Amino acid sequence: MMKILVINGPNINMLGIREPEIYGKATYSNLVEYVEKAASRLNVEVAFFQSNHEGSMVDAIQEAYGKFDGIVINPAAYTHTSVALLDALKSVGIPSVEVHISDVRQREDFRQVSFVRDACVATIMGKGFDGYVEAMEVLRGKQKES
Ligand code: CA2
Repeated sequence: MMKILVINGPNINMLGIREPEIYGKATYSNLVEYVEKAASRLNVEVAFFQSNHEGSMVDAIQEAYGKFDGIVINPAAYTHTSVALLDALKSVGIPSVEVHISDVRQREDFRQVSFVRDACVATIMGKGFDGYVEAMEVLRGKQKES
């Protein structure tokens, strides 16, 4: 069975607590449940990692090497700042998909840049939690191709 690691960055653990107009009312544990259910439908094994710390996210990506066939990553604010996450994704070479809950294209200028995008096979944004499910479908499709 294909193994996918879902990585969420800073403040994603605060989902549902504030700014429901941007991110919805559901919480991080609702997200985990939602993605777990979809994964079992898709016949994919899924694991989750959330951290507010850039270096811990780099560690999680490195530790995925040899263990996971795909990464779904919402680097949150580090999307727009982190060369370290870009390099980590490149260093492991695991097919990765960038996900954003909100449509960052409709938001502030400082969110218009993504460093990690360069290391990802696709970017999905503005689809809420379904973006994570779509990302798993993309990765499953890629695995079938190879
Ligand atoms: O839309 C996304 O998924 C983002 O990656 C979410 C990040 C943001 O920095 C990115 O530009 C887009 C923010 C994560 C959650 O932030 C919260 C803010 C208020 C209340 C709860 C969570």
